[in-house]
Amino acid sequence: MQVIKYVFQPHGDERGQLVSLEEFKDIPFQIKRVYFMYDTEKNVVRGKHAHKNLEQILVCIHGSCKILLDNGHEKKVVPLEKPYEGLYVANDMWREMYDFSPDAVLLVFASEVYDESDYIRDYDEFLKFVKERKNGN
Ligand code: T46
Repeated sequence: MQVIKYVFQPHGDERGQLVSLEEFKDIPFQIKRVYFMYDTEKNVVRGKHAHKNLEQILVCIHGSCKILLDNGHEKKVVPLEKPYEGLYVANDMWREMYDFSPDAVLLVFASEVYDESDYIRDYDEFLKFVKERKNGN
């Protein structure tokens, strides 16, 4: 499984760091929504779903967390602990976010507005979706 982690270029000077992200340049799609999560309780696992169409970039802008990516065949755990790193998560990837530090802020850039009908929340349904995509259905 190919993990795509972007390393954004901070504009650093003696005052500190600034990261700027533009759609189609630093983020590989039009940004239609931005959301973030914080105050995540210890031992919480978020996500546990895939999407039919949504593409996202996840940036842990403060603290740290781990992302489990599962394409239905292979799983990988990606730590996010730098505010200048962005993890690309394709639609057809089961994702789980866990091991949040108490100060973690996970910022997400999304290619679509919120749409509950785009979620695949059942793992068996996800495996079926991946198989059908592979067979061109
Ligand atoms: C994803 C991972 C990385 C909204 O009303 N609008 C929104 O844009 C979002 C993202 C959520 N919500 C509502 C829906 C639920 O009542 O906020 C509540 C929590 O959402 P959810 O349980 O889906 O959150 P996570 O952390 O499990 O998943 C989220 C995204 O939903 C999902 O697309 O890929 O972060």
